[in-house]
Amino acid sequence: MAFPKGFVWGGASAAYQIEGAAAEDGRAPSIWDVFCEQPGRILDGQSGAVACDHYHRAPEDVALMQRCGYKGYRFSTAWPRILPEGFGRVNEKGLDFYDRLVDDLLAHGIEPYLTLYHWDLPALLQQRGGWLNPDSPQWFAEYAAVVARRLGDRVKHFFTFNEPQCFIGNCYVNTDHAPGLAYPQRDVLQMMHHVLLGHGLAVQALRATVPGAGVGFVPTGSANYPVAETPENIEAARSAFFAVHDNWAWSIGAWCDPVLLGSYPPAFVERFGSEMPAHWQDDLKTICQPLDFLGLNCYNGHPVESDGAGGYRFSPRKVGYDRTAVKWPITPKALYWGPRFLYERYKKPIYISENGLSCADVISLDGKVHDPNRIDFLHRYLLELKRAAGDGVDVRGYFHWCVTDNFEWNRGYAERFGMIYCDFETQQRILKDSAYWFAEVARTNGENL
Ligand code: GCO
Repeated sequence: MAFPKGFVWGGASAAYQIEGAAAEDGRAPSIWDVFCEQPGRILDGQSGAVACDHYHRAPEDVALMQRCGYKGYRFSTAWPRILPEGFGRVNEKGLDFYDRLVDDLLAHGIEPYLTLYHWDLPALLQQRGGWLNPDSPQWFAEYAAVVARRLGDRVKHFFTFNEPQCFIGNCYVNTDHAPGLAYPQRDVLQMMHHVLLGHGLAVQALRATVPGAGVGFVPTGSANYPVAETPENIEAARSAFFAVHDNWAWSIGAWCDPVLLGSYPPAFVERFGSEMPAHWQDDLKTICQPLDFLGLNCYNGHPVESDGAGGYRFSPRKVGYDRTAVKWPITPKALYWGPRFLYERYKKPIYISENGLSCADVISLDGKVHDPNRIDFLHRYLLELKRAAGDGVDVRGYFHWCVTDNFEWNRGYAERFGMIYCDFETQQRILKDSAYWFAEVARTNGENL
């Protein structure tokens, strides 16, 4: 059992969660800037206005990434920093920041992996209807082309969307995330289709601008796993993983099948066809562009067993099950079965584009940040990922979520997911114990696990 040669060990982040400088150098508001100003939306009324001040501290952060042993860094570009109105006028200063960041990464031997959309839609586009507007796919493709033209000579790995399940399912179905507006199901299905179409058009724009670029897509979902690894339970867990369920926006198959197989899952069409956009079939060819890899944001899953009649049922978690500081369950097997199920269905190389946990990290009396829970969590999960690699799953890399502690959406700054501690008052960074541990894992390519 071993990770493949050239496996990419790295960290991930997202523009709105770390950059700050929300109104600097021509950046316009995103839907998250607007959302954070609405009373009661964000814990303690916080926002990403300053966050980790990464916009001003990127050189320091890149040097710290190198000390974490990173060979890859997955970050997102902020659409409203680059195209303040969402399309048309380019804010060159916004692009200049990413220019400098990419050069700095490469100078430190760290490969940039660029996510185009990590939820920060320009507010002016939301005013035009956001993803409901039939022009939204073109808006996204134009943004992709602008980014690729400036950075594509040095950035060779792109992801189009981060977690559409979240930025559609959490924003227009339940309304915990920006813009926090509930829409009728028919409209949300239309938004989903526009996002998928935007993905396809953006892939075409990237291919036209950066020949030879690697392009992917980042779904997420509960990586359900067999409670015991019998053929029946494995089949049951696979069915549960791809099921089109009531909370359909969170179905991983509903998003990945159109992108990778060129069709919505039959169960999806059966259930929602009457409310899906007219002529949706006509767009499938554009949506299903050849991709080079698939990301997977994988944190946990649910134990599943066969119902004995060809179906599945969720098994109860054990009383007092292990959980993280944000109360998510700790389920290392998710990082075996999630990549395995995805690889078996879509036959694309897999990057774990996010995995990690929040811990109640503090600066101890010795001035260090001891995070044994994070080390244990990562050790257990990485052993499972290593097992998947050994069983033939084509895993290409692992990006820890997150590089530094940061703005955790509606949880504000209450959760610390970073491998690097961030004092949000002083902006001091401190490598946690897990950073040194991870550097050794990266150096030995996981041999020391
Ligand atoms: C997500 C997002 C990240 C989160 C992280 C912890 O997966 O929800 O990509 O932005 O901050 O997952 O919740």
